[in-house]
Amino acid sequence: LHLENDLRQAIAGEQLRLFYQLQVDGQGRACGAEVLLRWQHPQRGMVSPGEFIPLAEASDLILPIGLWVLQGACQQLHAWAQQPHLAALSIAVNVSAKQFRQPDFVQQVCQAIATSGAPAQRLKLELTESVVLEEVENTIEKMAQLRALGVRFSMDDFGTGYSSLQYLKRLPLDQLKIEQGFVRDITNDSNDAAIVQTIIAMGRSLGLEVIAEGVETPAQHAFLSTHGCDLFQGYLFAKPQPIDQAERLLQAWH
Ligand code: G
Ligand code: G
Ligand code: MN
Ligand code: NA
Repeated sequence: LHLENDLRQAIAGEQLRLFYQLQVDGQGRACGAEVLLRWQHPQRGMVSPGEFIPLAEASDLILPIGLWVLQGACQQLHAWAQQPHLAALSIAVNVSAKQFRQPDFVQQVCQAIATSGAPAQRLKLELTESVVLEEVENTIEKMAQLRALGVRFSMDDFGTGYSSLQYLKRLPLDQLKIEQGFVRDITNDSNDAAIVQTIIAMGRSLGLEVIAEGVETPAQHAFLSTHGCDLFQGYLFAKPQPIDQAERLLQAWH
């Protein structure tokens, strides 16, 4: 409860930060970044979203926080659109179930785009399987409305829930993101290797881009690359970092 009160103050007191983690393509070029929330707590130091996102979700604080992240990402996209070396990059934003389920979610995204002047095609929303599978019809409707504006969708942590192929086929997705737990052991666990190969093959056959997260070693990268994974994200390339450092990297990896 202490932390929950602190979190309310964090929102008001501007203690939340947006970090950016590079995403690279098969040629080793930066194609965008995932925005990851950080909490600069005055006493505790940097608090991980793993700790405070669940709390924020339980208390509805995820709504103002999620909106703030979305607006920040859109402002960043608008700023990048003015710079030749950054204009083609996309930003991926994590969307929590509660946020997505808001009746005015589509309107919130539209407004964030319109207010900032962000190019909608550069905005990618990351949904999880649990978000997508509860109320599938409503999910598809919302995704379709946003896609009509150019917004793209990634299925985050793919493989941890259980999306049936039937739903996967119907959802207007652009990308599958392989959960880092599968990536971790691909070079020494034959089951994980098989799962990852299957996800990549399935994504490709459905016409979806496939990105792997948690890529930490050249061996993991090589395995993924060999099996047709399109994009990569992980400590091998860059940690999540503040915007200035992220921008320098994004330009350097151009
Ligand atoms: O950055 P890190 O690996 O510590 O993130 C931990 C978890 O917090 C991840 O599951 C990530 O999806 C989630 N997370 C990070 N930023 C956001 C955000 O802006 N919104 C939501 N809903 N989740 C986030
Ligand atoms: O759930 P989501 O995929 O949104 O969260 C990604 C989380 O993974 C973030 O908290 C991020 O800090 C973390 N992360 C990013 N790259 C790596 C990596 O290479 N290894 C590990 N262990 N974690 C990573
Ligand atoms: Mn994510
Ligand atoms: Na993920």
